[in-house]
Amino acid sequence: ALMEAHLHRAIELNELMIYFQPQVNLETNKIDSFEALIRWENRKFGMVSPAQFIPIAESSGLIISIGEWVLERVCQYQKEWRECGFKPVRVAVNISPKQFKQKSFVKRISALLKEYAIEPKYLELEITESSMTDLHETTSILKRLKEIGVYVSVDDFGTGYSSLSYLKEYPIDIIKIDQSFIVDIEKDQKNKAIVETIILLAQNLGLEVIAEGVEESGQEQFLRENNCQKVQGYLYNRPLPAKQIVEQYFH
Ligand code: G
Ligand code: G
Ligand code: MN
Ligand code: NA
Repeated sequence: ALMEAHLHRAIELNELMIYFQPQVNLETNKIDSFEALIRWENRKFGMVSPAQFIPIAESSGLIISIGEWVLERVCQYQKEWRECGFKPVRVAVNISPKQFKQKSFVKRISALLKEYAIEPKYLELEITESSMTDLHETTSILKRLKEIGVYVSVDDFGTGYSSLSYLKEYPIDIIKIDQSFIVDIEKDQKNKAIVETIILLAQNLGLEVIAEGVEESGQEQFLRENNCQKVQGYLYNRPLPAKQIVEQYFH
């Protein structure tokens, strides 16, 4: 409850920040997108992990204004970078289920893209299986997002309770293989089998696939051998503040 009270004021006190974690294309060995990850630095609590405060934001409803802040801030960065003459890059933003199901969500996305003059292909929305509970509602939202032209990815793929049939019903673009499958991939035969199969599934469905939480070169080797398109993880970079992203990637 105390943390929730502080979280209430985090936006106005300017305590929220966005970090960016590069995503590496294994075909080109280049970075062609980033994931935006929120950070909260509070006077009392110091750096609070999103794993800790996102659930509080979710249950208190604060996630709506925080999620809105993240989207707008990402669009501002995109505009700033463009005005500096940097090559445009796709940025993936985590969208919580409550935010995704907000009546105004799709309209808000298109308004933001207009306001900051961002081409839709440079915005990706990461949703989890828990956002896709109602077939009709989800189909309608995803179809409208598709019309706008933003990318949609399924985050933490394989960890939810959804059936695979949603891959058939929903217009999604990208599968993000959850890091729990990657962790011990060199030793664990089951994880090996699961990851190989997810990659093939994505390929056969014409979806992009990215592995999360890649920390060791042996994991990368395995993913390369199995034609995983993209990787993200500490092996390449931790999530970095915007200033460092600019120094390291745009210069
Ligand atoms: O950055 P880190 O790996 O510590 O993130 C922990 C969790 O917080 C992850 O599940 C991640 O998806 C989530 N998260 C990070 N940033 C955001 C955000 O901007 N919005 C939402 N809804 N979740 C986020
Ligand atoms: O749920 P989601 O996939 O959005 O969460 C991403 C989280 O994973 C972020 O909190 C990010 O900081 C973290 N992360 C990114 N790369 C690695 C990694 O290589 N290892 C571990 N353990 N965590 C990672
Ligand atoms: Mn994510
Ligand atoms: Na994940």
